[in-house]
Amino acid sequence: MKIRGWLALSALTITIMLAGCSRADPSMIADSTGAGSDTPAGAGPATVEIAADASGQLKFADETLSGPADQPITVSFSNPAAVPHNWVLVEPGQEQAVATAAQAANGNPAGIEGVIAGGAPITSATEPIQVPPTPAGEYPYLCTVPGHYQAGMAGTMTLGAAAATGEPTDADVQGAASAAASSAAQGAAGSAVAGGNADGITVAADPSGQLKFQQTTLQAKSGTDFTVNFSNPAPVPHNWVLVQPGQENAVATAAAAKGGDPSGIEGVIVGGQPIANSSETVTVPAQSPGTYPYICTVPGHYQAGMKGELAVTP
Ligand SMILES: [Cu+2]
Repeated sequence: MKIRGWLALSALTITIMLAGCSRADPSMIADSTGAGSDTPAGAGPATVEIAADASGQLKFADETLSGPADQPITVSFSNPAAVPHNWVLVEPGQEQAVATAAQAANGNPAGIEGVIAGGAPITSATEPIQVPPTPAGEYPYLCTVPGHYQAGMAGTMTLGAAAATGEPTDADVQGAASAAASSAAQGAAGSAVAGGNADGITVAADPSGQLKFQQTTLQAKSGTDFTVNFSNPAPVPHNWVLVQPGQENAVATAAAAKGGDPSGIEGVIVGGQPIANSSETVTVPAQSPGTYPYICTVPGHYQAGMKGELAVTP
């Protein structure tokens, strides 16, 4: 955190110094044909702010950005959530190809064709992304963490538009507030009860890629093995992991360190690897009566609310 903060500060310092130079250098002012008049006097370096949804939903707080053409831009990307995200600017039309290629690299966009600028996924942090001088046009940006682009985590950055200041707008603030409000509303809702049946319990991840299970309560009988059919119709990877009461936070933390793999983690009763666009059947060994939490152990998903409870009755 300290190093990141220092880097951000020094990058800011450097951009301020560069801006100072350009104002002092008549040749550079002469170079900025026309476009310069769009920049308010004394606006300084082109810095644009963008944030991921604060509640961990798979979207950016802003789906449009603007900046100057043919100039370096610092995009300050912050992800306040525990779900990993990044910000990647790509050549027009390349978003699908970049998302697919990055998926194979666990979300890292480095070295992928079609990427203009972008960083590795981060959580609960802010980092500056340096966008090189790029011709005027509309450029897509996306999060390349597996499944996030497919779930709608994307936007458009217009370069060369008239207004291109980096100041956070009222719209930014309102966007963050309404995202928080909608996630609170979701928390209050969501308690679809699935019929408990020891011959086969069904649980599914949200089909639109949101970080939640369709069923947040399940029921089973004690004293006998039973199967759970977990399906994930979305491209965002998820799993279904049953844990000992009170262990959900510890399990989520331990699994996050292994990229979501719940195998061998203390407190896990049963659970599979994350899957996407598929389903699997998990056999649960006989349990004593009680209430057992289940969670998705993909990094950040439990923290975003992807959890439920299995009631085991006598
Ligand atoms: Cu998940």
